[in-house]
Amino acid sequence: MTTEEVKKAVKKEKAPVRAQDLTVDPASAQMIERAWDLEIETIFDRAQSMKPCNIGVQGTCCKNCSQGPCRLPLPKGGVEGKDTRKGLCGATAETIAARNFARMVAAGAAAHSDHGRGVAETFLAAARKETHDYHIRDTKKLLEIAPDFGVEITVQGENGEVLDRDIDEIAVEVGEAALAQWGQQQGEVCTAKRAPAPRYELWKKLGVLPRGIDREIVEIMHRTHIGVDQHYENILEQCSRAAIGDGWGGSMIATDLQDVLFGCPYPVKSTANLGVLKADHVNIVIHGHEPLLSEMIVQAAELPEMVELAKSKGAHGIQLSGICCTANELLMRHGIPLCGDFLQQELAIVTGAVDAMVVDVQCIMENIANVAQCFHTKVITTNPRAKIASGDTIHIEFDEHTAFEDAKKIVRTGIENFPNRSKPVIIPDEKSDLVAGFSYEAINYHLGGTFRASYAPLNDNIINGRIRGIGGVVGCNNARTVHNEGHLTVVKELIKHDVIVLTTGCNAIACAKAGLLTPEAAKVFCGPGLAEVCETVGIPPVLHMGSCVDNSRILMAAAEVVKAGGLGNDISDLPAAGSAPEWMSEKAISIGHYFVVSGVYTVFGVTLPVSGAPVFENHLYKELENIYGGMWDLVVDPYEHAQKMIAHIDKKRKALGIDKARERVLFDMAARRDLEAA
Ligand code: BF8
Repeated sequence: MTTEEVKKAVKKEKAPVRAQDLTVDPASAQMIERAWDLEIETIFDRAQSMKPCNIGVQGTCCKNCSQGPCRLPLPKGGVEGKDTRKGLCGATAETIAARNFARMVAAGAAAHSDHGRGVAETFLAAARKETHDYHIRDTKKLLEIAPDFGVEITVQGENGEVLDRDIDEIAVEVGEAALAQWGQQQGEVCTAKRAPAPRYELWKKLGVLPRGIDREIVEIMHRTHIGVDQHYENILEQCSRAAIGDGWGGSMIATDLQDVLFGCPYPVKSTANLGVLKADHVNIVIHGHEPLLSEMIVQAAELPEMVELAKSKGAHGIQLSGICCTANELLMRHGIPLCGDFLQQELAIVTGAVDAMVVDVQCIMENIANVAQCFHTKVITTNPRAKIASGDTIHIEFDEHTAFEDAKKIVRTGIENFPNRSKPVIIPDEKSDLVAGFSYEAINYHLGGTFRASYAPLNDNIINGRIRGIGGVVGCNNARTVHNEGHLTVVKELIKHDVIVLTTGCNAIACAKAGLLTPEAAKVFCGPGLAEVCETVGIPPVLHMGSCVDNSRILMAAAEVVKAGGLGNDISDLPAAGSAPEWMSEKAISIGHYFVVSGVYTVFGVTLPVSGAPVFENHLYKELENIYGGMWDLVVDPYEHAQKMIAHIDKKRKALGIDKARERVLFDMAARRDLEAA
């Protein structure tokens, strides 16, 4: 289909598509309409005009050598008798699907881990005082994490007394030990020991403890080369090593070191959606993932000289906002507003108000460069790993040694572009209030206070049944499904049934836009038990824990819940379930797998590329439960998706013997309501 044909189709002449059929977010619908009026093509149009490959979605297309691609679709009605499908080399559908799945885990783990490596390098530069732009800020967290890296925080004095060690020395040693986790060849990634003891022992017994973060990713690429690993179970075992190396390694270390460099998040208020853009301000939208860049831009934009420069160009000030996980990072630590999620990156530019969109790595669509060409927006790439050939982008390279100067150059470029606005500015009205910043440390503090900080009150409320269980709902947007519909249906259904939700990534942004990240949401959307707890403690029913790298915070929260007692000995005992209703990225597959092998029942929406390989699919959806206590599932309908999570939570409550407590409490609550009504 040519571009002209696509435009015609989406202009409703051929395809009866309405913007509100593509998204449940009114601000996004308004901008999709505007893009149509201006004949600007976005991902929403391409999702209509280009359908996915029927064999690729089944996971059974192998292009790992030049004799293929070998395409092994599942016959209609399934395989009758023996499955004789084979690629040229003899690879079965199971081998092919497992290889493809493994390569997604490798790419996802690599993205998180490369992010983490960059943070570790900057951390070390800051600790060694080789850069003046970054500093060791959160010494409390540094001292907490140091022992996990084998770094002593005290030393014995001459007379046997215990003395505090020098913070700078500790920081250097932590930085060195952390960075070493990537290239380590033997032993195990040291932070894996943070898992509850039975989980760690299980991994040890199964031989899936990651030896080094990079090593396990490289080994996936080796094993999935033609003619190497040809057993789907063995391939998946390697996925487990790499995924644990991501969740309990690369991602977790990234979160740790970012917190020490930039501060551990604590609750903060802000706003979300395209309505955070300001017509009379210079709008700089920061998009991507790494806080190394965005933290510097925040500081640069606050400089009086920058504000003055903006005023001299006719603006009232500088409005920073974020897209994707950079948005989450800036929100968590500074309360910078969320401009939008993955599917809103083009739409932000369509407002005509964005003077600069500054990008680093991951989830940046190449097409923003084309959309920007229809406006005055400058797309600025900053990372040597991520340049854009389309459109007319500019590259201002960001280096940790000259970070602040680079950030100033970037901000100045945005300001100087303000007078060049070429089309009328139309900013949707929608913006919602929110509270974010729930690191696992903040939850600890919120529940127990300074003197008895603990997860025990959460456990008590789970045991007495006010809270039914915990749902971790995370992940992307996917243009193959209605934008934000899956996220919001799943989350609302969970909290309605008293399941508290921990969220990250683009799910968190969807929830923010829908007003679910406010304490007030509890009264409107929650079941009586969860509403009561939220009201008493003063927290929202959906706790924003950060970016996708910060899914490690959810792992740590789960480990803390186990430690607080009364809910079993391992994560797999908890009344908890994971979900990614609108996933699309390879990172989501790595995340999903590290949740599964950590013992969590994990449900994905939209699709999973394993349907063409029923034996491998069965291994993921059923057999893994016997090995890890957690397993994958695919449930496309978001309502059913939530119901399956709730059923799993109830199954775990029953196994713990706390199912009766919930029945009693619900009866009490209902009785109380009846009394009030009488
Ligand atoms: O890391 S949720 S679309 S932004 S991949 Fe990307 Fe998915 Fe959003 Fe963040 Ni995560």
